[in-house]
Amino acid sequence: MSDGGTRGAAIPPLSPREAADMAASVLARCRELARLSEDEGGLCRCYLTPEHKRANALVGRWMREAGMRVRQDAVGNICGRYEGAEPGMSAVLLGSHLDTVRDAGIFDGALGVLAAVEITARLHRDKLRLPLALETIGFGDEEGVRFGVTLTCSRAVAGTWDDAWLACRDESGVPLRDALAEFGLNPAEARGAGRSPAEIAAYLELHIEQGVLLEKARVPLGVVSAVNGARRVECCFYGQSGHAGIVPMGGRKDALAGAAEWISAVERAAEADASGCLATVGFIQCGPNVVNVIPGLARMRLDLRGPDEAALDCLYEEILRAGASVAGRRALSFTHEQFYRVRNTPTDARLRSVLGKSIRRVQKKNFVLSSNAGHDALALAALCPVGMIFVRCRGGVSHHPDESVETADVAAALSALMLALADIGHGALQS
Ligand code: HGY
Ligand code: MN
Ligand code: MN
Repeated sequence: MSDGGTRGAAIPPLSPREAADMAASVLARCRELARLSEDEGGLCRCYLTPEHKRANALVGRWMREAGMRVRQDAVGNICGRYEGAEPGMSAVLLGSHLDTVRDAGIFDGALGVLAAVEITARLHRDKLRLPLALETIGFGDEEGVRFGVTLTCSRAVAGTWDDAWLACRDESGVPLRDALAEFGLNPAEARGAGRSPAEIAAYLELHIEQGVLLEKARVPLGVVSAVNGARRVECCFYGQSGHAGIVPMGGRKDALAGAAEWISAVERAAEADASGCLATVGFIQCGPNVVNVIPGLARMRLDLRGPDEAALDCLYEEILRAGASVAGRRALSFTHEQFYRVRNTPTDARLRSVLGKSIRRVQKKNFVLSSNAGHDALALAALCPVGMIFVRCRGGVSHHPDESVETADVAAALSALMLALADIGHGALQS
């Protein structure tokens, strides 16, 4: 490279002081980014909203300051590229998501994006160049809060975008197609966000654990062995709305009362499962949702997770049977449509080995764990080898304002990531 950058330099490990300073900078930026929220009282940043646009502008500025060339891709991801020793080299892609759930914590997603920017800024400061490019991406929609479909933006990058998603509507009835156009993007070109396997050598994601295993093991970092399978199902009970003051209790077809009975059955079925499956009904809409009208409609979204596909199948079938049984007893009708399914996805063995080695160098021992939470790495596994590092988070709390990480743990993660990149830069994935 003409900037006098060192060709394929040996990347020195971070000193404890450097790692601590970089971690403090990452955490300060997580707090700054968290101010870009559609809710006064808490953090909520959804896909293709004005807050998403402002977050892309802010993170894009930080990427440019870190020596990256910055672009927004066809689905609204913010992407930065730091060239390697030669222009146009295949890249290691670092990143995570910039969208959040409602009333979110400030580290879920943002930590991985801003850690990647900090690592790149460190290389840029000393004009160090790896023998491969380094790209950072802030995915616009991992959670799927606004349109219901999860991992849309990372699946676009992985080349598995589905144009059917363009018809998905948000709670105001705005289709994804219109939201892309409103954001300044062309819905017909969404597939253009796809990258080729030749361009991307690996994807590495740093993320909070969102569980308590690292805390229990008293270690700051862990290597993710697999991201467990997940399904999302839209389930509805249809009854008969009517006057709350007139229709006798015995003659009602109350969809919401049926849903309440069914949700308890879902909870009991998952509690009885011994394989570690989890079932949640976190989304419900009631129609017409008026205090003096018997609900004729209850529309819900069921979230199922677990490490074992066969056990998930059994639990899913039992839950659907429970829905039909409640509907039969209450003269309701029950419908269900699975709109998302991802199977248990292992991370890449070589990346697990590289990350494990760097974690051992940082915390003297490795720790391997699987993830019930979904991550963009699930989608990127269709494009390239993927690896994940988890950072301990206090009490495992996430998807909640009390989400919290220690600066020292983030410093450990940055040190481990830098060591892993140095190894990858020197052929660790070629062996
Ligand atoms: O739902 C999940 O596991 C992730 O936070 N999207
Ligand atoms: Mn999340
Ligand atoms: Mn996340």
